[in-house]
Amino acid sequence: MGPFVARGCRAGAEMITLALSKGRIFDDSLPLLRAAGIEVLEDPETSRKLILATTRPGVRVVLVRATDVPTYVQYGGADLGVAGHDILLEHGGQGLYQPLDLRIARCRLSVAVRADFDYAAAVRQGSRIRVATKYTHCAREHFADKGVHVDLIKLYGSMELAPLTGLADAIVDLVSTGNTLKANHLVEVEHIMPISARLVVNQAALKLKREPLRALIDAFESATAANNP
Ligand code: PRT
Ligand code: MG
Repeated sequence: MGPFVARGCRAGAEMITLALSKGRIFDDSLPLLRAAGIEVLEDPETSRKLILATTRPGVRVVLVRATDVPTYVQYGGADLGVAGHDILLEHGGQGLYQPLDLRIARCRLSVAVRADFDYAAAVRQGSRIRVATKYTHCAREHFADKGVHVDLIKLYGSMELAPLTGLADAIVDLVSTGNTLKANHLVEVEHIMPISARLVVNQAALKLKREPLRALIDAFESATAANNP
């Protein structure tokens, strides 16, 4: 397959398209954008627009589902984007240049079980464990590394419900405060890895729109450094 670069009839040669998802990625990206001198001209929570202009000429934001950010950037629907490391690991990262850990939207990927399930004993005894998760790729790798036998059940949301209903013994999910687990009588039994959001860039765009993209990446880098002294 050849290189994919953002086209779009309204996008001129130097138009840069940044893909963000609504919610915490958008909210946590705003201060970085602001530090880079970019204000988004519309609030995604009140506007129904999916393409948002910014105060920086030639830079626009497109709003996509968090799981779709790598796909948009990979195929050139956007030149760059902000995506959780969890999403990138599941996507595979093909065609994406990942220059920067933005250190925003931080959390961890963990294994959790019902408080009355003895995970350590199940592992010790070599039992087959049923694990529900949206992160099948990361989960498969984690349990294979540990030599634990698992049956993975793919879910798209509300993983916390799976152990409560008997659908699964364990879940692999993101945890930040731990409040969701606690509210559902689940306990974290293993940290798989820390997670944060990354800047991802279309590799072909990086060649064809080198100057403006480099300037943006540098601005993100300085803003991230300033945020994390
Ligand atoms: O929500 P939607 O289905 O639209 O999409 P999404 O879940 O893919 O997007 P979003 O916006 O919820 O998450 C985007 C990114 O934020 C993720 O890919 C992560 O990289 C990052 N992130 C950081 C988190 C969390 N923290 C987080 N706590 N994503 C999800 N959660 C969820 C978690 O899945 C669990 O349900 O929050 C709950 C736990 O939170 P605590 O604080 O109760 O522990
Ligand atoms: Mg979510």
